[in-house]
Amino acid sequence: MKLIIAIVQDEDSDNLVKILNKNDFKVTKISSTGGFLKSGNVTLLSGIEDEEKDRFMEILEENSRTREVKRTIQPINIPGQAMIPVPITVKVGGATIFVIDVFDFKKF
Ligand code: 2BA
Repeated sequence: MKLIIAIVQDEDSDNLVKILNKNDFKVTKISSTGGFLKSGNVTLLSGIEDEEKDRFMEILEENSRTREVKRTIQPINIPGQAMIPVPITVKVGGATIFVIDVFDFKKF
């Protein structure tokens, strides 16, 4: 058995959960925040059988879009220099996925 931890964009998450459920995958959706952009994303947790991994990955790949996000970031405070916010554009996603071998699984 595997535990999939997938960090996806908020905009893709409802559709992803719907499609995963339709394909008989059980999913837990957790609201999370990216450390770099400090904006909301979604972490999906799913316990799956080993042989289901490829299908799961396919669904994530087909339904997670890469997007360009514009933000202004505060530069590091250097004494004597003005703190002018810097505009940046970063590519986010589609999905960041960790696959973990499950040692034990119980449901009561
Ligand atoms: P954030 O940390 O908010 O990162 C958003 C995007 O900003 C990243 O997209 C990446 O393109 C860029 N980025 C992140 N750190 C950077 C840095 N130090 N310098 C320049 N650009 C940087 P993704 O790579 O697609 O990541 C999307 C979200 O997935 C991340 O949001 C984070 O929440 C999560 N994530 C990505 N890699 C991870 C990892 N190795 N471990 C844990 N979480 C991860």
